[in-house]
Amino acid sequence: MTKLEQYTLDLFNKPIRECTDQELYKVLLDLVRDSSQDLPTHEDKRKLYYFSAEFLIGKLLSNNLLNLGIYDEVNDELIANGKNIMDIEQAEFEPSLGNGGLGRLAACFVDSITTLGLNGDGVGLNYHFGLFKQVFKENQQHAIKDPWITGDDWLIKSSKTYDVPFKDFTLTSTLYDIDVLGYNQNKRNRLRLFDLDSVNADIIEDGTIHFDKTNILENLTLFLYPDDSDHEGELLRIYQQYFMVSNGAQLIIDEAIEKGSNLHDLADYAVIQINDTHPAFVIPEMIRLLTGRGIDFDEAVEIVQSMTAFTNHTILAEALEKWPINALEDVIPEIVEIIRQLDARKKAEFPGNTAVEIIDVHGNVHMANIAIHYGFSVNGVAALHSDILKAETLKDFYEIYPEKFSNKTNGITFRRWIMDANKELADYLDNLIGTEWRNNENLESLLDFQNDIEVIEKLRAIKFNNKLRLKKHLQDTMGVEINEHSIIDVQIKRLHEYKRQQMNAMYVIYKYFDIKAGNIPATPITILFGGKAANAYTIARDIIHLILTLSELIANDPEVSPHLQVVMVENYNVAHAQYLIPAADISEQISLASKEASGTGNMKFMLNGALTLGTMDGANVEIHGLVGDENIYTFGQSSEYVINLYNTGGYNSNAFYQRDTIKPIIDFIVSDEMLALGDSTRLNRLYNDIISKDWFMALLDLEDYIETKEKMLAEYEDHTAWTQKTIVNIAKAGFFSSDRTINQYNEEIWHLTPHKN
Ligand code: KOT
Repeated sequence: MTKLEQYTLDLFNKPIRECTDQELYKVLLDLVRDSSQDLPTHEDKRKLYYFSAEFLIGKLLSNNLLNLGIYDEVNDELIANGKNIMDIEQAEFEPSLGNGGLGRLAACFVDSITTLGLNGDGVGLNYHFGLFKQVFKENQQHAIKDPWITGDDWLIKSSKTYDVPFKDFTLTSTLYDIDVLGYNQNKRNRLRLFDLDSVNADIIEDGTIHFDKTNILENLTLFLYPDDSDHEGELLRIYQQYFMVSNGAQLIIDEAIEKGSNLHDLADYAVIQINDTHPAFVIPEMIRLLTGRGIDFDEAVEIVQSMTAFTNHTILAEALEKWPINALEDVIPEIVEIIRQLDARKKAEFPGNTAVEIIDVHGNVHMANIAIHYGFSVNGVAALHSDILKAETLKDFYEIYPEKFSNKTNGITFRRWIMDANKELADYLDNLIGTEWRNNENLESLLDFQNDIEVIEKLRAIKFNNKLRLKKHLQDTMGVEINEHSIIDVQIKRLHEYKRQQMNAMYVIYKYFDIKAGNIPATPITILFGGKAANAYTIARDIIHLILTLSELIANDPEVSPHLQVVMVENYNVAHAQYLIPAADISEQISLASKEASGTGNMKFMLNGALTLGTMDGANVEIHGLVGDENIYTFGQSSEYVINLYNTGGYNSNAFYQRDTIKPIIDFIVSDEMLALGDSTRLNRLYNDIISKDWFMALLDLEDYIETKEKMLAEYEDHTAWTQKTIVNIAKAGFFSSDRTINQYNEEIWHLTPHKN
């Protein structure tokens, strides 16, 4: 009897073919959990702790099967019994424990850390509801709760618990672990997610995401990053961050002592990487814990300094965390005391240098400044981003500590983003160039086949199959029918003005006019959007409304709809991404230059054979460098130009609006046709914002964007030349494996000894 048959029988007392997908999900969950528990954890002295408020891990079933090396075997057996893993995975709830890029990066990183045989855990929080679930009603976004903890999930309750002291009470934590498997690895790591037993998910009324933010005992880990635009939300966020790092720091000390540390040598046992500033309280907290264990303050500062490294993920001023010191006093007064001492030292060391002070004249505590002064490493996440940090955002720090700064260009795990998401392509690559690419070698040898007609035809066929797969997926999940023969253009990412979904919507209007004028595209075009807007971010929600209204208007227009379709995918998440990316021809990476730190979707699309339509921003710059001008479509003003425009205040959106090429497009937003379908308040607000502010300069690049996209569509018609470009993109994507990224973090920052299998 096979293992699968045995498990099925034990659990449900019937053969595989008589089980429902739901039942088989439970069977596989048990089977995989038992197999992963059989793998030992590392016992090395030195260990990495990757602290992150977000781990956007997505569904784990097929990824874990893949990493265990039993995917094909299990799936073959299921197929022989009339079942398959893809259907079964529908029964798994997606843990949406992240907002977007930063959280997904953390998930790719823990996969690579384990795959490279490094001893490292992720440390975070066990949110009971992840990011909200997005539903569309009347062409608007509504946010409802998204539960994922069902009992049939990957959480394993640990016996570890810690006390976390707040001003008015002490909370006792519960720790849940999720095993992190590496690809073909015989050791596992863990995600350590801290929680509170008193959290009460029932206080959330059906559907809503509103709750009493002051009831900390019941809601501390209830939601991922609740809205912090009001004072209560701010306090809750401080509670969350401190709870996370205090638990994590106590765990580190525990594990080090167990391995023989005397705490004076703690830095030999542990290195902490903090994923942006959300975990930056770990610095004062670790100092508090060490001094509480008899180490003097100066030495504690030195120890913590030598074991903490900081990654910055954004230059957007509004995202740089700062907390009013009064708010901190209300929650963690002991930590404030330590922060004051840390600040006083640096004020004495750098008198008058207000750009580097921790506590500013308004009484705000700058979290990044704590991490830079009192950590040993600062890195950006793409070459351009790291350069901008040094030259602009963190210039004053770079002058003081040039040796701390480095770049670590982001990466993505190939396990999820090609082996799992695009099995047909992965298997075909195996046949063509051998399987070494799966271990980060030799993907470039695909270039040898650039002129091979058979290979070109096969890659086109795979792309078509992925379009069919997407079509079925959208049919099943949204009831929307797309044309599998169309060119598929995709923009999927959080809704934000700097990412410029509004500019893509302006292109839609341009194309709508063009088709109305009788210019029929050679190939029908499907433009897909996906992304959530923070519920308090009004303009972002207005942009969603614009897209959904345009989508309806075009679908209702028989003159246009056979040639152009616009779909906004509801509740965009990791699962949707795994269908959308392999089917895409055009990858929209159109942020205002200098604003997107890196982007990681851009890498996923490239690996799956889509061509980038992008600005010279974030990692797009590196994609351009790798594939060359011929194999990417870049447009728009440079980051230098944009930074200069901001510095001089020289951008005037209204001057652009007045151009004959632009005015009709923008005016259409508030045309009678649009107002007949859409909400006048939302559309007018957006229109006024664009013509008078346009803070992220969509109009600056609009003409170039339209022209470049038109060129791209025209060149798509030469299918051979197009596919040859996609070959170059796939072949050059090896650089963006997160295994490469993590190897760099390890060699240059963490210095752990990799385990060989
Ligand atoms: C959010 C709040 C504060 C600070 C940073 C963020 C943040 C940055 N959230 N996501 N990011 C993205 O991180 C990705 C991974 O590095 C980048 O690829 C992307 O450009 C960032 O926007």
